[in-house]
Amino acid sequence: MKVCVFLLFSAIICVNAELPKIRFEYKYSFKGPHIVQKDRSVPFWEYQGDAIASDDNIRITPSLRSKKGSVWTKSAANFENWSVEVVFKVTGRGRVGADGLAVWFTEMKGIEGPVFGSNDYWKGLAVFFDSFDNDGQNNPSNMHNNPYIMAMVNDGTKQYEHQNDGINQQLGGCMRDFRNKPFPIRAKIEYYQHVLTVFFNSGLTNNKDDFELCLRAENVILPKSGYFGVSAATGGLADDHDVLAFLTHSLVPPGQKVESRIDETEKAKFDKEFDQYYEQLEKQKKEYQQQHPDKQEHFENPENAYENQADRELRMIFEGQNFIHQTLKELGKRFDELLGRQELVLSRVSQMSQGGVAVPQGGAQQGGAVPMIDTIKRHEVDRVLNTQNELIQEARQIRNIVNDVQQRANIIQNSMGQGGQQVQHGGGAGGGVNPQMALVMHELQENLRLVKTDVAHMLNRPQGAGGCPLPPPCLSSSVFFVAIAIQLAILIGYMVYRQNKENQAKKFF
Ligand SMILES: [Ca+2]
Ligand SMILES: [Ca+2]
Repeated sequence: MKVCVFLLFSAIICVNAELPKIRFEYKYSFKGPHIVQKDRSVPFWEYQGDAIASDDNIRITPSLRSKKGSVWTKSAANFENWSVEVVFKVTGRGRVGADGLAVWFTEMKGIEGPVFGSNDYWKGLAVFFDSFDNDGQNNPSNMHNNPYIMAMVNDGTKQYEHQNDGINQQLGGCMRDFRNKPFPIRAKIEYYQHVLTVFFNSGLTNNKDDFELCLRAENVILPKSGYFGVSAATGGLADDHDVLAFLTHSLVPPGQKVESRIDETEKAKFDKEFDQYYEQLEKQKKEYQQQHPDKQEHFENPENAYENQADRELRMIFEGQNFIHQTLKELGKRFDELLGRQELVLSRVSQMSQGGVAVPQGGAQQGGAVPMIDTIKRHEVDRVLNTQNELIQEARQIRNIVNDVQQRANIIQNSMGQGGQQVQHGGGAGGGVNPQMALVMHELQENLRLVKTDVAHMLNRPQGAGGCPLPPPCLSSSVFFVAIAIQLAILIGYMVYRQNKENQAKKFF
């Protein structure tokens, strides 16, 4: 058991110990955005042929027939073990594309040639992404075997066999479709301690780490120093070959010292530049001191210009407290506002409850007949009372007029009675007229009596009954009585006139 645990631990230690030190090599990498500078150049890289560099990618070939392009590092990488991740897209309108793309690590920088846009007889490694199936027709099984990914190492003596897609020259490979994928293709090529591994991300998902192993080859001997490059070519069919990123890492095996690869001449140049800038800074500092003598103490003791840790903490605490204080103040203000509003509402509610009782009390004092409803307003009550007073006034006037008419009628009746007696005493011949007159007078009296009873009935009606105004008459009562009085006067005048005439006529007989 103890032996097992010991072996397990030693295995873990061994695994941990085997991990190389990884360092990003910016001079052998590019990545968007801002791949190109203003002068269309790519820092640390050079592109040629039909390649076009833009901010987001380098288009090694456009999708036009018979194009060739490539991009290469300016300087040779001198680290033995490395890992590169190439992010690219191969897109075209056809169901079949051509020719393909190659990633290179060669002793010499490539030049334009027949092998995916670069030269043949190279020294070093090539990884081909071969779109077009050149040997598909001649295949014994008549099976298409492209698009295909393969690695080939050349010592400068071999010619790439295009006609059979280099199927017999490969270190290894895998058949994968890398054209027209929703996300960029990723290929991770690792060369570590003479073992070559190619991983492939098919670009079907957005997961950048979704790699699968395509090939692994041992005992691979590559140049100790070389140039990284990407090339591509189109033929009768054409695809866009766009490289979005080329990320290089150097791998240093554990135990091996990381070599200082700083160029001595470059170091001397930077040192000189630093000295120049430092001198300039000191000069400007002195000038500033001369111009601002009031800030002398800051220059004498630069520590004064900075706050120490304790001061900073204290200041932060103070600021925090200040903020809390302000917030509390604001809250207090809000509370006061709320209280004020609450008091206002309470006072209004109490006023309303008092006002609701006062209205019926006032109504009871003033009339007693006004309905004690809150909805009746003061001016409405006044109006009803005024109307009632006017009605009473008018009724009194009518009573006076009727009394007057009655008095006059009595006077006329009396005078008529006296006249009748005189006629009877005078001749006793007017007996034919007197019964008629008496009938008319009786009718008149009868009518008058009816009118009188009506008026009396009207006057005796309870004054405040209901308090509602009477319905408006078609003819006003005063006009009616005046008309009756005039009629009566005319009738009586006519009768007196007729009697006088009859009396005069009797005198002639
Ligand atoms: Ca091919
Ligand atoms: Ca093939």
